[in-house]
Amino acid sequence: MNFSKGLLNALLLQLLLLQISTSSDTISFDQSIKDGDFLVSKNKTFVLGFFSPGTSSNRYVGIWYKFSADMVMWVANRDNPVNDTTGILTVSNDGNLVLVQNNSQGVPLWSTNVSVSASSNNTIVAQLLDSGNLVLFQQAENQNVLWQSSDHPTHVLLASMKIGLDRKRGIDRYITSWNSNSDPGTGNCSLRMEPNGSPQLILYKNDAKWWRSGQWNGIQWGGIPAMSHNNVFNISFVNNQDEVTVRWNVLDPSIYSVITVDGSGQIQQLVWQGQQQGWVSVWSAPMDACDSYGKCGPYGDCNPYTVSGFNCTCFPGYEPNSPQDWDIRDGSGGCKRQEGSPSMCNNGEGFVKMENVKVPDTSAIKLDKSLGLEACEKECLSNCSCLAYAIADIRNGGSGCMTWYGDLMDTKQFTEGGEALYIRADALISAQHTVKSGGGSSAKKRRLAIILGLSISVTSFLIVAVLCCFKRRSRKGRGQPKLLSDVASGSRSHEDLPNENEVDEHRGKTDLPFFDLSTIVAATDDFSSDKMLGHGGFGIVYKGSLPDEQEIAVKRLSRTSGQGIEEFKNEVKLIAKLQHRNLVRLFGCCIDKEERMLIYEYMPNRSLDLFIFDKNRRSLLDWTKRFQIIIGIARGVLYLHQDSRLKIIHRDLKASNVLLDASMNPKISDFGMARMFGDDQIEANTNRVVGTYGYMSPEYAMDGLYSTKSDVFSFGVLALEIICGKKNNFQFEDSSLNLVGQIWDLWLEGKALDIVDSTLGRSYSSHEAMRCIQIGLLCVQENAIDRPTMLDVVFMLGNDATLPRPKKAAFSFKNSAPDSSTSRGASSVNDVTVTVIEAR
Ligand SMILES: *[C@@H]1O[C@H](CO)[C@@H](O)[C@H](O)[C@H]1NC(C)=O
Ligand SMILES: *[C@@H]1O[C@H](CO)[C@@H](O)[C@H](O)[C@H]1NC(C)=O
Ligand SMILES: *[C@@H]1O[C@H](CO)[C@@H](O)[C@H](O)[C@H]1NC(C)=O
Ligand SMILES: *[C@@H]1O[C@H](CO)[C@@H](O)[C@H](O)[C@H]1NC(C)=O
Ligand SMILES: *[C@@H]1O[C@H](CO)[C@@H](O)[C@H](O)[C@H]1NC(C)=O
Ligand SMILES: *[C@@H]1O[C@H](CO)[C@@H](O)[C@H](O)[C@H]1NC(C)=O
Ligand SMILES: *[C@@H]1O[C@H](CO)[C@@H](O)[C@H](O)[C@H]1NC(C)=O
Ligand SMILES: *[C@@H]1O[C@H](CO)[C@@H](O)[C@H](O)[C@H]1NC(C)=O
Ligand SMILES: CC(=O)N[C@H]1CO[C@H](CO)[C@@H](O)[C@@H]1O
Repeated sequence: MNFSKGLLNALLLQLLLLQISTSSDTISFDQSIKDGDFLVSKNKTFVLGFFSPGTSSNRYVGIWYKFSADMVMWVANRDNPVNDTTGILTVSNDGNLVLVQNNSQGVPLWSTNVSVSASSNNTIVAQLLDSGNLVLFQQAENQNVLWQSSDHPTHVLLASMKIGLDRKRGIDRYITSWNSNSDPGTGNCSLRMEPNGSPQLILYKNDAKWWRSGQWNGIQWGGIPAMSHNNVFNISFVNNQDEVTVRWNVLDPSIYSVITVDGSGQIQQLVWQGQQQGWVSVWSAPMDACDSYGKCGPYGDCNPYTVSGFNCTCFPGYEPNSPQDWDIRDGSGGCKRQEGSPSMCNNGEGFVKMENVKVPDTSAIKLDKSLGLEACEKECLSNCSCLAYAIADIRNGGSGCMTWYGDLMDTKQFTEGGEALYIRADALISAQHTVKSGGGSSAKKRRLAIILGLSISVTSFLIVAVLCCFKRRSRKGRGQPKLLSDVASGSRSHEDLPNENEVDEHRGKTDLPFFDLSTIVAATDDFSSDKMLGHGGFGIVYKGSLPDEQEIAVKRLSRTSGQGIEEFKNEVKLIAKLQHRNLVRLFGCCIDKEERMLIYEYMPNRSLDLFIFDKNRRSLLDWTKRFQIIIGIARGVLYLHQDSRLKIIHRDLKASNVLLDASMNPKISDFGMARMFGDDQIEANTNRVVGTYGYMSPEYAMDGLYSTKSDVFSFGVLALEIICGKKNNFQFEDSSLNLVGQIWDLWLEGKALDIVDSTLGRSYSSHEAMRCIQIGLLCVQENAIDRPTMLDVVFMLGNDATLPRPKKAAFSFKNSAPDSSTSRGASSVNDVTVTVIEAR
């Protein structure tokens, strides 16, 4: 009996082998294939069979391209290997495709899960198609597909296969990495469709979001601009009540291309390049630091193209949650609303547009497909919990309104492509930024009307400033819409900023002239001493004129910066992008062996110190001029602190670094020097203090701590010097002998005006002068925390609101001068940038 059964089996096997050898692509009811047999698709593209991955001896059933047997595209029993070569894949009695071990009575190692009516179980067939799809269907009834491998992809997405949700059948298709090269078991990384909100692909690693495609914007994934340049695939995205899916189609059938996810959390698009090269990656993600989900935390924007290497900035109106972490280049803690910023609920708030971004995670947004851009703005404005909005579908002028209510997570900055995001911002912040909304100037007038409509109360302190400047500027006859955006810092606008495109320029084209040494030698009469304009800590400055009569100032840098030439060039290019009417324009640079020179625009009236500290020329600056100079400097510093994406702390703000153009407008020079020569900008603490006595804040001079508040301190000193026409001097412990100390004493006695420059006579507004002195004193308060920001300063200068009472000014270092080298430096070169406190 036993024997005859064995014989029968053997006969059956012979029959099967015969079938296989003719390259069958099907397993019919009651048939099977055993380890060593294969199914081959009709035109011989795909093969199904048993395989052992890597160094493993376990057996798995898989599907692969016939020409590339060592890269499996699908695995049936990925989590349940066959531990010997007795595996059998068969269509069982109940109509399911099952994998069993021969003679094993146990449960199948793997099985499909379909229910078939008893009468029709003999019509079931499994077939391997030329697309690589293994389908189980009923032959009789219109090839009714019961199950298919493409609904259950493993780690690879083949062309034309969908990823995403089949809402009708409740199937969620996603791909998951292998555990290792030798273990195709379900790994820790998976790429899934997130159907909520506006759909996006999300790559998970250990259940946490790892990378995000950005939302589908009607044409492509917003976070993968590079994918639009792909001429291998086209992408079909479907989102209706039946499904949310995407699939890639190969445009040329002779190209084989797949998408994979691996255990390190990398997805790749591979293209077959023939037996020699095999599968070659044409695109992968995550690609850069900013692709890693939440790199800059909530309300943070991640820019991979910074030169400093720190990629995070906070959204307009937000500040780091943990400045300490940001100092050590960890932005993942994200940002929060700026301390003490006004309410954004029916309080004149507006929106700031961020361009070319991967918009924040859209899984928890509200999506209203019927609204356009303007209606979307209204929608968001009308709900005080709405923090941002953006357009979902960018086709045909844009439609679909996405509004965010929670943490704005995972925003990335692109140089091109991406989408526009509109961030809710309070009246002040939104006024500072040019809002290029679809409504153009009418939208801005509307915003102005809202601002005007608000009652002047304590909270509208800032708005008074806005109006104040508005009037001031409109007298100059400039266009209204621009004015509002100009308020805080003069001619600030997006055109002034180095946008990401420009920042990226160091990688390719450049418009920054590099001057030949010979040109500069000719322009300066070989650095003739006649041409010397002055010297500072960073080198000697010469006047020069180019062959086309253009006058220039050449700063010949006195020591190497510690930067490599390429770094130096990049830095120069970045700094040359900073443009503000209160900053000196950098034309370019000259690099020749050890020589490094910076070429600036020439300022006919040289520097401020030559006026305010000169007993004759002092009188040339009347009160109005001085007030304008103070405001101009404040705006220039504000631009460095806030508006330029580089965030520059000047560190050496002083009268001799403020140059004057032909109309006596102030222009800050040597900005960016701190950046070029500074110790690591991210470090708030440096062993080497660079600065000038008299202008250094105590925490900087004593402890080497610098921040924007150290610049505020220097600004305060400078403002007081301009008002008094006297130089501050910190050499003396006795407060009566330095300017700030004297002013502080007089202020306490209510006689501060006594120290206003006598050459002004009675020609000045005592009210304005008093305010300026008070603002100056606020800036030189001993504790950095008490000092206003530059933004506060600009506003305080621009309006009449009540000022806080200044606390004690810092007019002498608490300790005596740190060591002898310091005092020597102080006595010999009084107003030259000095380096004190050497590294330990
Ligand atoms: C293989 O697995 C079966 C159960 O699935 C077990 O009974 C058998 O002992 C295993 N064989 C080896 C060689 O590990
Ligand atoms: C199952 O095992 C028996 C003996 O153990 C062998 O004779 C038979 O050929 C096997 N069947 C298949 C389909 O491999
Ligand atoms: C098979 O499908 C049935 C319902 O169709 C379900 O209850 C069962 O859990 C499924 N089994 C497996 C192993 O998926
Ligand atoms: C499938 O059909 C066979 C006859 O071809 C029958 O003997 C068997 O019981 C059926 N199995 C099921 C699960 O209905
Ligand atoms: C086989 O069929 C697939 C799918 O229809 C097609 O992409 C491929 O080019 C064909 N291959 C050959 C060799 O004909
Ligand atoms: C996958 O995740 C589990 C649990 O989170 C962990 O124990 C395991 O080490 C991870 N495996 C890999 C390959 O990272
Ligand atoms: C993509 O290509 C396929 C095949 O060439 C075509 O049928 C389909 O319409 C295309 N889809 C899109 C969105 O272009
Ligand atoms: C604002 O939007 C949130 C989130 O959609 C909603 O829960 C809340 O009710 C809305 N508030 C108002 C006043 O409409
Ligand atoms: C601190 C940090 O993560 N910096 C990254 C900023 O982005 C660039 C480009 O991806 C990375 O190279 C830096 O490591």
